[in-house]
Amino acid sequence: MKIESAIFRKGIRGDDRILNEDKPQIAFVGRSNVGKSSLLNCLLNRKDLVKSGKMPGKTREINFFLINGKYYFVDLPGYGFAKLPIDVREQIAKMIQWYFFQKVFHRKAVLVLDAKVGPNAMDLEMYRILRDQKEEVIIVANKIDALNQKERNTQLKLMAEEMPGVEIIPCSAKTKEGREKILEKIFS
Ligand SMILES: Nc1nc2c(ncn2[C@@H]2O[C@H](COP(=O)(O)OP(=O)(O)O)[C@@H](O)[C@H]2O)c(=O)[nH]1
Ligand SMILES: [Mg+2]
Repeated sequence: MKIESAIFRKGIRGDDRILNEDKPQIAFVGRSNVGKSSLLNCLLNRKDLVKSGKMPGKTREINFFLINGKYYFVDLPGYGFAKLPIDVREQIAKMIQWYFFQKVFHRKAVLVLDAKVGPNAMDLEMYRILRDQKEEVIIVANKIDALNQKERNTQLKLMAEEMPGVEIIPCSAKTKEGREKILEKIFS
């Protein structure tokens, strides 16, 4: 499917009517600084619809973007930003869990990993939560451009071992590698 339009709708911090709308939600979740916002812009072919880079850990809202008038792309706050006070980190973790606890019309989760680092304990925990909640999950390994061919092979193999039986799509918000494949998964 082609991206025809992408509009910022709203940022929420708790219950909101937008959650009850009859539109599928595609929720992007991952560690702070992993490139969630950049990847969203890449998928949407937009330069900076979704604010990225500036202050990691600053987005503490769940941001809804209306795509083609039919879907919501949801940018969740990033977890695990070490420079934030522990109570703020806990608050963010709670907000993410709260969101996935909400029953919505339809939802897919895109779990964004860092290809250079692979899944850490928090990523694996996030994946466990999503699986327990029976969410449909698409796993992507972003920043693959930062690896050379040899590192890339090693990392992909390691990640496959750490998350057996699940497809991990290598991608880059920078080079747009993986973009088509991710969109295909999202809209299939
Ligand atoms: N090399 C590389 N850098 C990236 C990529 N995606 C994001 N970044 C950089 O990683 C930093 C964090 O990106 P951002 O989208 O704000 O991450 P977020 O906190 O997960 O939303 C920024 O400096 C981006 O330019 C990528 O695919 N490749
Ligand atoms: Mg962001």
